[in-house]
Amino acid sequence: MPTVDRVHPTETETGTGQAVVEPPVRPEPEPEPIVSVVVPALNEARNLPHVFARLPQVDELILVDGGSTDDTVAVARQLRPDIRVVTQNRRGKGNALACGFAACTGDIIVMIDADGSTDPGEIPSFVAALREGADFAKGSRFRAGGGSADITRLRRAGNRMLSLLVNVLFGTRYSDLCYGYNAFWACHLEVFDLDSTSPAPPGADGRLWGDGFEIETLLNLRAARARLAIEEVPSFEHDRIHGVSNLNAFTDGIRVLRTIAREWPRGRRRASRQVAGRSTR
Ligand SMILES: Nc1nc2c(ncn2[C@@H]2O[C@H](COP(=O)(O)OP(=O)(O)O)[C@@H](O)[C@H]2O)c(=O)[nH]1
Ligand SMILES: [Mg+2]
Repeated sequence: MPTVDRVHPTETETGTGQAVVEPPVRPEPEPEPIVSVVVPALNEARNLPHVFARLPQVDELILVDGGSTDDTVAVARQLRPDIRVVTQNRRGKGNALACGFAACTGDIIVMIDADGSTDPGEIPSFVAALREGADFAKGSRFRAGGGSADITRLRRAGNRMLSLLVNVLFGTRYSDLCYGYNAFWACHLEVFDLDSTSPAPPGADGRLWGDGFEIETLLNLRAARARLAIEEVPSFEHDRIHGVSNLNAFTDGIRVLRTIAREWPRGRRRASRQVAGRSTR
């Protein structure tokens, strides 16, 4: 019986002993993910032309308007006739993002600002991090290659302290807790448990917990608690082009601190319940 050199895994023998070489099986190319970009905007008409000019090709662009009193919506529609405009149902950047995320139809959701500080030209780096295995791609101004022209000394110091606190309490390694440039696979949206439907609470400032600038901390803590694969992506934060920030370093810093306190016991309680459940089995 003739022998066949089995040098190729796809080589098979026929009944006559002749080797038939099957064509190599090529792996299916990964389908391109659909990328949605969410832009919360409050009176950013003058900044949108700069931001949209730097936007790479994306599949879906969603502007979440916070009740702007300038031409934000008209300018957005004029610049990008394909844009989807969502009106948020409560107040604050966090609520804007929750409403924008809920409206996304893509596989990947990227969040950028409308004031020119986050560079849309960096979107491909975030998408690449996700395609290479991350569940949550978190922008960082403090990784090699990142930086900021916008951050004040006070905000830098506060951010560093808050990042340290979170890393100690939650066992994370965040270098930039309070930065709003992130991207994640849409399938993980429920991990963040955001409320995009409840009406504004009467009597208060119209915000539920998570509706303010504490949203970034909330996303980071819940991503960590759900044990998502988190990758930090170096990012350069530019100066806001026109207008002034809506953030107040003191009051919003305290909201971030309260977010850390509120999220921490929840994680610990859940963990101890799981341990207790396991030990009774
Ligand atoms: N829709 C909406 N967008 C907001 C609100 N507050 C802030 N933003 C947007 O969120 C982004 C970041 O806000 P900004 O005031 O620049 O805060 P900073 O970058 O932390 O200083 C900008 O695009 C703002 O227009 C809000 O209440 N509603
Ligand atoms: Mg800003």
